[in-house]
Amino acid sequence: MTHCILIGAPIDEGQRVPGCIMGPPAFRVAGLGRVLTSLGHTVEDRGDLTPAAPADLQHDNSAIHHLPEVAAWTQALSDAAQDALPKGMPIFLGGDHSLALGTLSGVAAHAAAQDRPLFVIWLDAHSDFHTPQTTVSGNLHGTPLAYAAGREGFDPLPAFPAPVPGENICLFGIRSVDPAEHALLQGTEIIVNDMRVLDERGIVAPLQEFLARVREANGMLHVSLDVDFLDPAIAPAVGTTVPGGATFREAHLVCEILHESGLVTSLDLVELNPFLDDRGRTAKLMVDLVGSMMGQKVFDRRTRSF
Ligand code: HAR
Ligand code: MN
Ligand code: MN
Ligand code: MN
Repeated sequence: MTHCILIGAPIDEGQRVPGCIMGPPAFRVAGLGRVLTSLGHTVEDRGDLTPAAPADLQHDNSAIHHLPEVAAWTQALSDAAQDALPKGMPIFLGGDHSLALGTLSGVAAHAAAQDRPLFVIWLDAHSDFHTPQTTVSGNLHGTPLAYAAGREGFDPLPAFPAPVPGENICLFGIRSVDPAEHALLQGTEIIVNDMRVLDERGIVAPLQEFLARVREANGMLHVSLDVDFLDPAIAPAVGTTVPGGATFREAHLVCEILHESGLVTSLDLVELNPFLDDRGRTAKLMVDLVGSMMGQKVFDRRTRSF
């Protein structure tokens, strides 16, 4: 039984397609709380966060937009993560992926205070490994993983607390990486399970390998689930679709394995753009996937009961 703490973060300033601001209510309407309760968990919905007024921040890269707003969200989310973690498992309802600048910094600060290593699994089409200096789009949702890995160039954001070692980060499902991200990733120990790897090896072995390392280290595990990890045919409600994503069955299996590991300590649900959805099907699929990650199954292998 897990105490699930829902934290809404309607941030859409990390990219340019309007609609992610509608993410948190869409997750609620699609029944996230009900699904968790039906699985026997307790649910505390803390509503949506309101960041402080943005400060006047500048960056040399003129492509960057909404840096002051994203910085304010980063602080609010970091505080919210640190407040929630001692009490339960925070589930962050985005909002675009720039929210992970804040959730990861809060989770990392908490893990460091507990003297536990932090591991991160990034379920995404993209590596999100730009720095504010390298981004061409200027969209800060393409940067959170580089921030968490301690790359330079993020000022005026605060220095990342306790950067996550590369070997504790697992990219899973990626199939869109910009040249500058590629160059930056080359110099790291980050585990890159791109779609080529998953096509060749399937999803189970690479995932279990990573989870075994988390278990061995008694680590905390942050899961960041970007809608575009999924194939656009089953999850159209995202501004940055990339063909060739995870299938319905692969995505559920990833979530079921994560559940069985018992290792997940925090979760981001990001990039849902309900304005682009088809009768709520992407929102419902995301909620179903959280169900699988939290224990939903058709057949219980242990008790052999339906
Ligand atoms: N790499 C591209 C950029 O920086 C696209 C980033 C898209 N990121 C997300 N989140 N949708 O994964 O603009
Ligand atoms: Mn906007
Ligand atoms: Mn992403
Ligand atoms: Mn993505």
